[in-house]
Amino acid sequence: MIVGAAGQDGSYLAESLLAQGYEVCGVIRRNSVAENQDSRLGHLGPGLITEYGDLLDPGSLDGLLQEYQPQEIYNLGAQSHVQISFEVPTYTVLTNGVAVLNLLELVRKHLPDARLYQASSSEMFGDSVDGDGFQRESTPMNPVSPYGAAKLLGFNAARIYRASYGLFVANGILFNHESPRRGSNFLTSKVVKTACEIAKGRKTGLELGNLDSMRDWGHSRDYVNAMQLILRHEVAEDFVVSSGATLSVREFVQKVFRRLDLEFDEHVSQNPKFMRPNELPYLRGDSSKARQVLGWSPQYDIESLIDEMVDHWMGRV
Ligand code: G4F
Repeated sequence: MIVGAAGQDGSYLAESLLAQGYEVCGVIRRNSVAENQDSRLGHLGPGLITEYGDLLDPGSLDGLLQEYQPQEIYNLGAQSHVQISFEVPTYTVLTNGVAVLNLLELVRKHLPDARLYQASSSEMFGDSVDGDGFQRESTPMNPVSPYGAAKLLGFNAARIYRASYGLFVANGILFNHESPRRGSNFLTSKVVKTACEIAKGRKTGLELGNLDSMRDWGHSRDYVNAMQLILRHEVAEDFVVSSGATLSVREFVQKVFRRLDLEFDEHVSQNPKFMRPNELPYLRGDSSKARQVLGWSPQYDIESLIDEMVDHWMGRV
């Protein structure tokens, strides 16, 4: 069962599990635009069972858990946009934090032998970095956004239920991960989509917020593979999943613009609208544990990620 199946990661995960012969139930939220409901899932056909459910409606999940009795549950549902978490902090904490507790309670009561993957985030580290410039499983967590604080509640709830009740609950602490299926209000998709529009003469400018923050970007396809390894590992543990490389927003934009023969200075400007009240300045993950213990390694690097996103958006705009 994938809670949040209609998202970027949910769709790649469903695709991968179906290809391995799993029976997959994808839990999706009601969307007012019917066409957006399962736009990332349509290509999967009838093999994927979809059901309406909502993390804020524990009764809906209760019914689905009892009906399907899943052996593996991936909780990928969230209010996933950090800047928007400053606009809707209560909703974010309820969805990303309190709802995880509700889900854990349901699993404890009805499916204590099931395995649960909790989508935790590098945003939980906030402004905390180890002396060598990396964040890893042992790095203290000091979130700087409502999103990060809410995810930290979900992360801690998972650890508490694991220790207190012996549930198999594992956290993946995933650093930024992107793809052609990334929503276009996240940095990478916004940049690639707009750059393609500029290259085709449909737009002239790209307005961004902070250009100096540093991120560790990987590909969603690689990261959903890590989720499965985490869930199938013999012991429930927490793992950082990251590329290990970091670059600034400015450097990311420059790479995309170079790929399309565009001049950064001609088109890029800053708009305070896209600045956050507080910014996480630097992320660089050390995923040695996942690589050594799980044998995980990413197939994509930043260049192949950008190539795939540019090819996708050039075909779309
Ligand atoms: O793409 P972003 O919005 O991702 P952010 O905030 O790092 O969060 C993503 O990664 C987290 C893991 O670390 C996830 F947990 C979370 O769910 C999400 O997937 O922004 C990336 C960077 C930020 O520093 C932001 O301030 O780009 C900067 N930025 C600059 N201009 C912008 C913009 N971000 C967005 N979305 N839009 C801009 O115009």
